[in-house]
Amino acid sequence: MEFTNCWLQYEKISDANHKDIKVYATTEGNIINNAIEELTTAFDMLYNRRVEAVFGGEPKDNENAAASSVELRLNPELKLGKEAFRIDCDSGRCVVSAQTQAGLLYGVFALIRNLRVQRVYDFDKWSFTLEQNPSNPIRMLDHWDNMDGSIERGYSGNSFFFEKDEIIINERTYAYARLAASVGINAVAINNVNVRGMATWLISDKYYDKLRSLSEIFGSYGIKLYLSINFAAPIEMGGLDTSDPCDERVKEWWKNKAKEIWQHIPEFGGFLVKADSEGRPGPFTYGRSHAEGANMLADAVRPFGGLVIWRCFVYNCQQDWRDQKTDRARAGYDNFMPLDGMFADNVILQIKNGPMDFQVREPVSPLFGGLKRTNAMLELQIAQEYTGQQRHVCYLLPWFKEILDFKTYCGREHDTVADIVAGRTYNNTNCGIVAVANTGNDINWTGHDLAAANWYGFGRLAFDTGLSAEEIASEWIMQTFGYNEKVMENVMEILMKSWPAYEKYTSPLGIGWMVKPNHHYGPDVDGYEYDRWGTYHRANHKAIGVDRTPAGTGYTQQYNEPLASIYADKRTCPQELILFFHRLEYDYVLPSGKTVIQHIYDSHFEGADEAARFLDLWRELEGLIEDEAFGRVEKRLIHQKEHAKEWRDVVNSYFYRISGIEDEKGRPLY
Ligand code: GCW
Repeated sequence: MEFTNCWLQYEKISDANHKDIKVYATTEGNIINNAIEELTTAFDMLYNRRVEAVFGGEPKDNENAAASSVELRLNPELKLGKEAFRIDCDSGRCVVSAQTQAGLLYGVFALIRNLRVQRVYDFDKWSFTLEQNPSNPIRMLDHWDNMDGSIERGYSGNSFFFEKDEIIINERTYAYARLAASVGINAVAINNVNVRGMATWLISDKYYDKLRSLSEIFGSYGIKLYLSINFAAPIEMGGLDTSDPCDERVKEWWKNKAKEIWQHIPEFGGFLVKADSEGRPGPFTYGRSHAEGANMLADAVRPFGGLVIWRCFVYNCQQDWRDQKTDRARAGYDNFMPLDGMFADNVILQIKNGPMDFQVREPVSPLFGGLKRTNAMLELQIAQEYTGQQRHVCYLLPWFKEILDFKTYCGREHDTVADIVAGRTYNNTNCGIVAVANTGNDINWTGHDLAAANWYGFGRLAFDTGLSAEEIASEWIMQTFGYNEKVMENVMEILMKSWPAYEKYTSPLGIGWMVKPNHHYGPDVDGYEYDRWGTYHRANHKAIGVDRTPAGTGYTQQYNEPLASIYADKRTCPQELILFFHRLEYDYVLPSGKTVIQHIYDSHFEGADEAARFLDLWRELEGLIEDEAFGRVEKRLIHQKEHAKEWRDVVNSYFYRISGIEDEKGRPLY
């Protein structure tokens, strides 16, 4: 089996100093063993230095002066968070301390990362201190992997968790856990939230042994295993005639199930639930609320310290496109705000970043800033469903930063999305950030080699929301391709311009969608226009956009002031979202001074030109990047250039044809 090590391919920095390095560990344990193994690999590959592990001790005084060492000091008394670490390095003697083994592992990965990004030539001459507490309690990846091996919205091959209804455990499992842990991921749900067929039976005897092994492998990297469950499991596997959360038999069934699960998988994390959404079963069938549904499961898992992660992606997916009153954007808030304060403590609501569905640009969901007495988690998507499906490069970290920095005006001092999901706003600990994963069994894990920057970046950002998108990109480039100024410069430019470029040549001004139905790849302006999904732009010969002000669907009123007023007024609404909130005529003059139609034309031409430039920038790196990776990326950038042109011409021609307005600059429209 073949796969790359992504950002963990340790390149030689120097082999001038051959002295052995002693690694002292106060205790043994699975996580510590992995930490030591990581140090062994890293020192060998970076410096050609051998590591000798010494358990149960610390360096003796007379050893200090002579030997280089890394001491892994487990100290439960340490006044730091549970997963925090401290590194003190001084001239070849390095102490990593933490309260827990997981903290030590993060410390070790941070130590190695710093050796690499600072290009430390001689470890024995290096002074360095770093203390870090992860920003978010839960830093999670949700895999939408199906048990037949396919992946819903997967763009990098098949699942490495499942094949033919069986769980796979092999070298990739370890490699995956190691990569995830190296960026601080501490929770993973392995199966699709759409739980169908055999996936319902994951919580049964058939799979417990394998799941336990998986959970142990994950556990040795500080990661908890979660499973998506089927709300109708009591019917489908339990033989009951109902899954009503208020029915005693159903409660009993889940309680017994939870007991059984934790008996077999003692380190199990809990359930991820998609209920009453896109055809999945849920409490609505029985006239029950989502609080009743979630709390019933929460009761069942509570004795074992389990969590219920409950998704807020609940909306009417059977809408009549003629109906102008129903607004899908409102649905999350309308469904969940009335339940604020009613969810159990071990329930976390998992909220997509925007009110629709992972578009290239959306406003932040008003549930952040709305909910005040409910645990919340931010759900992002690094699987690029609507952002180029890992065939286009689209580095999403600048977008994630904007989302996290968004001020919700919830009336607290710490009021950004980052504050809320970190637990700073409401002083809670069951919260954090999750991303729909972008991995598969492709050789490079993510289909597009540059898409690994989103995996790396998501983890790094979840661990330290203070990092900038550029800092993360720069670390990633260096660790993935090795240090070279030209490589740094060109790949940085590609990454940092990729999300804005994608927005420009697809669907600017917050309009979103305009993709081919079902698979969501490529331009189709009216693709979702006459469909049941509630995602309309309603463009006609005069105007485009949905009026979401109080005069329209009233969605803007779900925001706190001053946001509600800012969004409701087209003169103050941020331009990049203006067609999300307003219906505007094509000759309306935007804050930029351009008309709507001219903006559409210009941005599509600009975006496609930028995509073409990515290919040029990449080609300048031929010979500086390992051949196979170079070739893989080049192929995708060639496709992106062509496909961006297609987007440009389809969208521009569509609006030219219906508006009849010429491009001021006289460029070809068809
Ligand atoms: O974005 C939509 C996807 C579905 C997905 C759903 C969800 C897992 O198109 O494929 O289903 O969101 O988030 O539940």
